[in-house]
Amino acid sequence: MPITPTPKIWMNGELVDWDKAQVHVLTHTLHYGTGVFEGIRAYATADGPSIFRLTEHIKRLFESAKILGFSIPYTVDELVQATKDTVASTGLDSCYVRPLAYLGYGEMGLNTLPCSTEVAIACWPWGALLGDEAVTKGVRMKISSWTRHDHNTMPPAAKTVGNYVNSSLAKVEALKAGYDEAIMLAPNGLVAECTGENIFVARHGKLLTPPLSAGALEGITQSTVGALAKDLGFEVQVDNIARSDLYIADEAFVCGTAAEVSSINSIDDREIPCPGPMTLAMSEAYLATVRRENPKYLDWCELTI
Ligand code: PPE
Repeated sequence: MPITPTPKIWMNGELVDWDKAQVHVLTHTLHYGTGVFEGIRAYATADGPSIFRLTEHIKRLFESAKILGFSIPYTVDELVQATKDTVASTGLDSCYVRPLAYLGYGEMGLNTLPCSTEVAIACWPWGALLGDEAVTKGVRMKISSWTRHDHNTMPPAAKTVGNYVNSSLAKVEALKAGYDEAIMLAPNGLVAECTGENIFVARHGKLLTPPLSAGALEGITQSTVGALAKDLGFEVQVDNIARSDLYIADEAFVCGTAAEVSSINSIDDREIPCPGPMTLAMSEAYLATVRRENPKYLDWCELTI
């Protein structure tokens, strides 16, 4: 999806013009993948743009940097405010937001210790990642031939730039084979997650989703879905899922900030009932919550002013 430019991007403490938000070709992260990022969404509400679980996303950015062993030269509060300022500067009522902390120009080589950390926050309009009809029609999934990272290879709990080479390999493989998205298994063969989403399956009336230990990112949407599912009276279990659990699921869906809640209609050409009633209920509850229509979770909806 081509990016639509917006007026400003926040870079190292100031809002700069979109076209001026550039880095040198010898930027460390460009060579070694040594950055961390987030994906956040702002939704239109009667009170202006509301950024969903913004503070938790920014906290996860700091945790990702901590896992990589570098520090971000701002506080969580400063980057929360910077994100709000960036969204406000665009004049958009809804958008996708991409904070990126990267190691900058000035040092080369694999030792990251002398590198400076730079931060940029950009936002632009971005529709549902897997398409507008992903909830009702569902997406075709393929189990990837690529394995998700092992914890001692590339920590999957960190949203590291370099980790996404693995996701891109799986995504392109799935698209070229005629599928919409890939499911990735951990080195031990258990289900981890998708290239840019967590996965849920419904079996025996219960919703199951893999834990961080299975190589999944601890998704903020996954946690939102977990809370909303309990409110709807669904039992939710964060537990290991085997490949066969996928094929014989009563329903299945993916969730993430960019993808929101999207139904799965087949996995490796095994049909999954779609759209399932639990999936539809979760999608509806999710969209109402992010749009500030669920009074229980107004704290999750952070207004820009
Ligand atoms: N797993 C992965 C690998 C992942 O990248 C994401 C977010 C999730 C799970 C869900 O996390 P959360 O957004 O906290 O619920 N993926 C981001 C980037 C997607 C992209 O294609 O780029 C996102 O959804 O913003």
